[in-house]
This record gives sequence, C-alpha cells and structure tokens, in this order.
Amino acid sequence: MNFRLHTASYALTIGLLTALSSSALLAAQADDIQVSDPFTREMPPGAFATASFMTLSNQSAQNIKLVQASTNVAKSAELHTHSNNNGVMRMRQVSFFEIPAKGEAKLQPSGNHIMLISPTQPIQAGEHVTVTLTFEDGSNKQVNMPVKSVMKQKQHDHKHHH
Ligand SMILES: [Cu+2]
Repeated sequence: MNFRLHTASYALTIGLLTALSSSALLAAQADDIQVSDPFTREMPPGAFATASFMTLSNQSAQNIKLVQASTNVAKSAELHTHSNNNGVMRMRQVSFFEIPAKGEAKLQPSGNHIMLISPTQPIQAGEHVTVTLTFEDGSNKQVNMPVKSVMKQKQHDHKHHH
C-alpha cells in the first residue's frame, strides 16, 4: 500500500458518506408517499367542478402534509373536507391534508377530496386526468387517474356549496 492509494480510498469513503447523508437529508416527501386507487368523478353536464379521490400511504416515520394540488384539466384545484351539519353535508376548503407516519389518508366521496374547479375541458368517463400533488417540502407527485362515472353521487352533489 502506498500513500497515494490510502488517500484515494479515504477520499472515496468520505465521498460515499457525504452522498448518503445528503440524500437522506434531501429525501423528498413525494418519494415517501404512495398513491393507490386514484380516480376523478365524471363531471355532469353544466357542472363547474368535480372531485378527485385516492388513498395516500406514507412510508416514512414522519407525518407528511399535502398542501396543494393542481390539474391539467381545470383552472384550479382545492383541498376540501366535508362536514355533516344536522344531516346537511357541507364542504369547506382546508390548507392541508395530513398523512400520518406509516399510515394513510383516504380521499373519498363524502370525505376529504381534491376539488377540480372551472374545468378547461369536458371530464368524461373513460378519459384520464393528471393531478399534481405538492407536499410541505415543495416536492411534487403527478398522479394519472381514470375518470369514472358515479351517478349515485349526483344527489349529493346538489348540496355542494362553492
Ligand atoms: Cu369539494
């Protein structure tokens, strides 16, 4: 072993440690979130908004907040929750959905959902739309999802307020 080789292996070790620690520090929240069963509800004729649903699973040991959403098929997207006031379902905008560490958050009809507002094109069953999720650290996740017809939801939609 000569001195030069020692120096090289030392530098390599330091380099590996640096790479490992910086990748751990820079791990994006979007990479810790897995999305399953995403879908967007078909928009009835004349409607000005529809909603997207999915299950978000957090693989990490930290709670992660979903703070924003956007889509390629509507002017804006908002995070909404539902509350039941004496039998009347009402929606309101919230600033985040929290996905618990090693847990999941379900976005589902009559619960939390992503509201797609002012669609820029018809959103019909059989099509696909993309919803981009933004997490607290600024990292993004694009979710491609089918549009499904959910006629049973129609009655419920009439009680939505925007
Ligand atoms: Cu809504």
